[in-house]
Amino acid sequence: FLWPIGAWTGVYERTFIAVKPDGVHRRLVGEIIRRFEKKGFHLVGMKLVQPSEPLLKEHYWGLRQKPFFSGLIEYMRSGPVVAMVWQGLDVVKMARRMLGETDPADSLPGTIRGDFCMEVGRNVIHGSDSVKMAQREISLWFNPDELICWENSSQPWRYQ
Ligand code: IDP
Repeated sequence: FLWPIGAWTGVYERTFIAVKPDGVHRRLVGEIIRRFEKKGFHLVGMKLVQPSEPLLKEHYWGLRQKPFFSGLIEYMRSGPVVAMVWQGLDVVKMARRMLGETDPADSLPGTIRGDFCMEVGRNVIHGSDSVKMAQREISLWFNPDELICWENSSQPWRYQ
């Protein structure tokens, strides 16, 4: 079943979240999933991947001119990444709030980066920064058949 792009709105909005290699090595995967589950978001895709260099260069295409680009690609290639797709109302914006700022030093306690890391080059998690980027990143990291459309019986208890 191919989810039409136009249907990714409202409670069906989706975002791409990745626990970066430092997050995996530091055993933060369960804690991060727990936060998204407890918030009420709906998991539609998840896999452990060793991302290739071409995939990462495509993913971070917008940062290719930055001085930290090659270090960023090396860091992301170094260990497994947990790639996920989460669905829910305003999930792109809400996930960015849950992550905190790009630099953990600017991230408030209570956010993932505020609670679990210290440096911008080791900030444990990625989250799409717009609905458009989410669509691009999800199609880059996942095949359509890896995204599962399933009914969640708690929906009436999460949405009015
Ligand atoms: P975001 O991940 O919060 O969307 P971006 O500006 O898109 O932030 O940067 C992507 C990733 O690049 C960051 O999450 C971080 O891992 C890395 N990065 C950003 N700025 C720096 C830097 O100044 N030094 C090292 N790595 C950086």
